[in-house]
Amino acid sequence: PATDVWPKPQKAVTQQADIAANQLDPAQVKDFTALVGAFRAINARPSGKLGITTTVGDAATPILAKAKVKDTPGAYVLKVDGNGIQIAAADDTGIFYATQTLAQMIATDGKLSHCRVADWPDIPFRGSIEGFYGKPWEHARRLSQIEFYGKYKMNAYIYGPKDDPYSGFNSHLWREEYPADQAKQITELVEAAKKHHVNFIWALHPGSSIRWDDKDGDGTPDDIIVAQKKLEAMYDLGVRSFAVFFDDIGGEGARAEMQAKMLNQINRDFIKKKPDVTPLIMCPTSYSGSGANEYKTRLGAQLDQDIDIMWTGPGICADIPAPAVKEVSQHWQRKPFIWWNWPVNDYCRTNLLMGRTYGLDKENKDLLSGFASNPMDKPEASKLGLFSIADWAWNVDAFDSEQSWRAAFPRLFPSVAEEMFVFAKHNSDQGPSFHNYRREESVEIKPAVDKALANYRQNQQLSAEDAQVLLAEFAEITAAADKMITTLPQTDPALWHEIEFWVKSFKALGDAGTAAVKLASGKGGDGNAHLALFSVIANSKALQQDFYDAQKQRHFEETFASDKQWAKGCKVSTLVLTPLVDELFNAEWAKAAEKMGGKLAADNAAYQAFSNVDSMQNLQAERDGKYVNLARILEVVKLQPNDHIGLALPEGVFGNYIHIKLDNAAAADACKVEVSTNGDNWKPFNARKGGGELQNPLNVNDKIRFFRLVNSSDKPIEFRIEKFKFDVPAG
Ligand code: LTM
Repeated sequence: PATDVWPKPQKAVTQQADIAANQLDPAQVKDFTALVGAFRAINARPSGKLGITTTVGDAATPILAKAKVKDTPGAYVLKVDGNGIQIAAADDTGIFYATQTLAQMIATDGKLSHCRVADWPDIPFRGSIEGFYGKPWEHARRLSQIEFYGKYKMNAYIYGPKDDPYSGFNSHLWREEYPADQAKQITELVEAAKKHHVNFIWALHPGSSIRWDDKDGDGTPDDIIVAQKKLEAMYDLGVRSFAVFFDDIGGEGARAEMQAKMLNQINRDFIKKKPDVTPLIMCPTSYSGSGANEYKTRLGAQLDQDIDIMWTGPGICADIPAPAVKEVSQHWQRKPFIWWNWPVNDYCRTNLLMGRTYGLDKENKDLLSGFASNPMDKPEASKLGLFSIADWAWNVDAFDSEQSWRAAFPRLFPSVAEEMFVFAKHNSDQGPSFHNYRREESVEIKPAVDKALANYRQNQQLSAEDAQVLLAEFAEITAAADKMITTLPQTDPALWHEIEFWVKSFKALGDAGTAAVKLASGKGGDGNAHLALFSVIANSKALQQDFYDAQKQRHFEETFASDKQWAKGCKVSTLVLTPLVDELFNAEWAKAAEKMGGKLAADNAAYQAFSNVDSMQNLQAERDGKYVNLARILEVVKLQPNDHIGLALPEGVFGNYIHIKLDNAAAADACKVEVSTNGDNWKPFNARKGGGELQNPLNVNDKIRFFRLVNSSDKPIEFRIEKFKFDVPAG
């Protein structure tokens, strides 16, 4: 029925009667032509008239006037009754959306009920921004995304992968045209986007290497001319929507007044000169936070009013509360275009973000010029979050986060809908990170886990009642993972390739959890049976480590050189269930060891990262074999004079090498490195400097457990960190 269409229509009334009780093949309604053909065959009336009528655009035509189609791009009214199907729409996209609605109505129950749907989008531009760090999406996956956007009424795909050298973020190549094979792919994407009524928005990211010199003295910085030429070349490939990004850069490219000059010129000489190009979008350098600063005020005042400005929210990765939107709108002097950093996981790549979509204020309904979600490097898995983003942005008032999330599973993963839901509900939190943006996870079972653990901590044993609940949960996990392992490689190989090791690790968690609960509830039997449970857990943990390594290896093989040092493995259920299993296992193991008169070796190695800077109180450190790394910070870091960032090793572990690499040699020269045995008393470290690097060996006998990079100059410095690590002896 019309009431079971996603995104939720604005107004839908379904009546009981069915039209022609037709047996339409859902494949036939995939596109409009097929749909018309199908209805012509099934629903032809003696008069020979078509059972489907469409009217577009001209509000004076009686059907549009009567239907009261909303005067908004993409709006439509769809009527199904004994006379057939009537569609009235504000534009071609409206007709396309009406057919998507029809296709879903037919596909969900195989019948077509009499109905009246009046529908339109709340947010003018809705979709995704491929704007993450790491391996860009593959061509076939992008095509699949574009089709998916059309189906769920999203109309914007912003192409801005950080690691496409021809977009420019990491490279000078933004000045050059794409090589022929890549150019062909861009044209294919544009064509696919057109077919699915999606704006393909191509983003240039010249800021890290742009210069404002005007060598030829024509009054315009030479690079502005180069940028405009590149946009012209993209126009020739078919692109009709453009963005220019200046995020995550420092130095010369970051000047608000020069960015405004550049974009106003492009707006005047390129965007507005072409009749078929949509308004320009830009991502500023100060793209988060709602407070005023000089950059924001200047850009807001100087940038042409018809250029959209992107904004990530009160933080880089954050919810989008309406009061903050209102505040930033004042500085920008326009409605922001949201770049929502969810479900992107480039800063927490070990974790999958499969939870429900929340944190988008209903009050934002009329406050935004657009909304694009930055997804994971895993395009198929990201469809889950995008489904609900489509739903929210289309009909903000009707959005129900939980309902929308649950509706996605049978539609996106029909062969494993229930199992995928089990997987998703336990794999949604990012874990601690520099951004400290967190999502709920394992919500339904969490109260039971908390209660069970409280009882366990008090009685050293799980109660039978608590154990029963937890055993059922872990059994569900094992069964869900089993089904996904046997099904997904056949039914959805692209998704399987993305999540394979997480699913396998999830199964290992299910097995470990079952064994841990049996042990902790005294159901483990005696002697060998008891021991066998320990070995199940140990094996599961070893397997999880194998899958972690396998994922890391896969990432390593599939990605490019500059990303390898940051490549990550996979972790599952890190918020509730993995900590539960760890606690039960460690406590039971300690009990067993004590019985045998031994003591459990403490392995709670605490590798830590620290800083005196307020915005960097959530830095993370991670051990990777003989390295202890600062977890990657993707953004530009700022240190005022005497500010520092450092790493700390746990007791008994001593560094034998320090190595830092910054992207900015001048910033590195402005710094000193200090070391300490206790974190209180610091002494200078004689670091060899060159090309942004600071490094040298340490003598382990000096028992150095701490180092810090200090801005020893009298000026603020800005840089991106490419390497920041201690080497420690293996083992
Ligand atoms: O958010 C913006 C504007 N830029 C970058 C993104 O490319 C990146 O994916 C996210 C999340 O790590 N953070 C950024 O700063």
